[in-house]
Amino acid sequence: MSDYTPKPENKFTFGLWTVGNIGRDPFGGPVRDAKSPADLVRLLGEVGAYGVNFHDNDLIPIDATPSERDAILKDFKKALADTGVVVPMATTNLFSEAIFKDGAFTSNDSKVRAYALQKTMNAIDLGVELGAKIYVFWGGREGTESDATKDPISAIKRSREAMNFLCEYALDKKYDLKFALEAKPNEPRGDIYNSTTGHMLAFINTLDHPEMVGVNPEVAHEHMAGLNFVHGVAQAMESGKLFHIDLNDQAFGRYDQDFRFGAVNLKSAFFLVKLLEDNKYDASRHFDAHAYRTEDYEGVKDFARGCMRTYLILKEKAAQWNADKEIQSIVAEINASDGSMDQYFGKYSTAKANALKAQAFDRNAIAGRGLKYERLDQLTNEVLLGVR
Ligand code: GLT
Ligand code: MN
Ligand code: MN
Repeated sequence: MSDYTPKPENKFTFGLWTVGNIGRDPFGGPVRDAKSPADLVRLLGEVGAYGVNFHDNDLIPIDATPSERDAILKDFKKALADTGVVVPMATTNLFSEAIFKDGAFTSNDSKVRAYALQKTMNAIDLGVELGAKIYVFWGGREGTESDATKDPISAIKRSREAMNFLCEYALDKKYDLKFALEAKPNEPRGDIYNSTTGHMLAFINTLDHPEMVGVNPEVAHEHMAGLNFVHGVAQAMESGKLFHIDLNDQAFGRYDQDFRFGAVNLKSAFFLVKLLEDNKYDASRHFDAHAYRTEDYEGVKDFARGCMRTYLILKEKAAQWNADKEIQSIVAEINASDGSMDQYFGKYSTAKANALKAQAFDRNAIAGRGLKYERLDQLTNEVLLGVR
């Protein structure tokens, strides 16, 4: 029996808004009493989490007086010191207040856009003060219900201007901070701009400081769009842009469910963990999810422990898959090459192109080979089902 105790090197983190979720939904009010940020840190310490992340207003209510702010910060810092829980990431709430009803950085109203920048600069200062090295941008309200209401080209330009301004702000302040952009296709807006991780990756390349900006993909958000999350994360990793990740789960075609990691689709969770571990992903593994509305705070702890434990079990399964002789012999066979085509790959030359055009291929012979993918996938299922 393996040890599935979370360790600091696993970098398992939760947002204050995740374990602090009081179970409100569009059809009903809270089912759990709110806990203070300091108490939530203690809960995270108890279950063995490494870090806690927050939106500015998860920690400091928007209308807090300076003395209330000082008292909250003092308690929060004490809870961090007592538990050893750290703050790797922070973000801004640019969606709850009515002023953001039509977006923040993409609003048609210049006063809203300016206020969003001001609020974000203040929130960055707060995050950095508490140790954050990653700053997440999730533009939940940056979208439309009707495209009569906002010019989509202006929206992209406004988003770019805001990101460029805030990169310069962090540089000006000499903060050791990187930005991670989080996509979502819809909810709370009818449609949200830069709706997938792929859109975000393309957008980042148009910024003044692309080296400071990466992505924060979330399982649920790509699944809402019907996409293969593992492929999106792989693309981000391959381009050096996976700065952070939001782990949770979600049935395809549903509203944003934010379920416990692995709660719905264990097989895609397995390939995700395998991808992260095989490629030595080293940033936070953030569980952006919340407990079912049926739970009390003991259930919230069950939820948090479950996220981490499932990750560690899948990590062990990935190592087992990598060490399985039959699986590896199929992997080796399907990737094998006799070297005869090597001459055509790599850098282009006219001579190479001409030689390749003259090469004869026996299409039927090549296509006639069975690929053993049925066997390979069944072996994967058997590793996951615990019978190998
Ligand atoms: C909100 C959203 C999440 C984002 C958070 C960061 S807030 O809960 O659903 O996916 O990561 O702003
Ligand atoms: Mn979500
Ligand atoms: Mn998220």
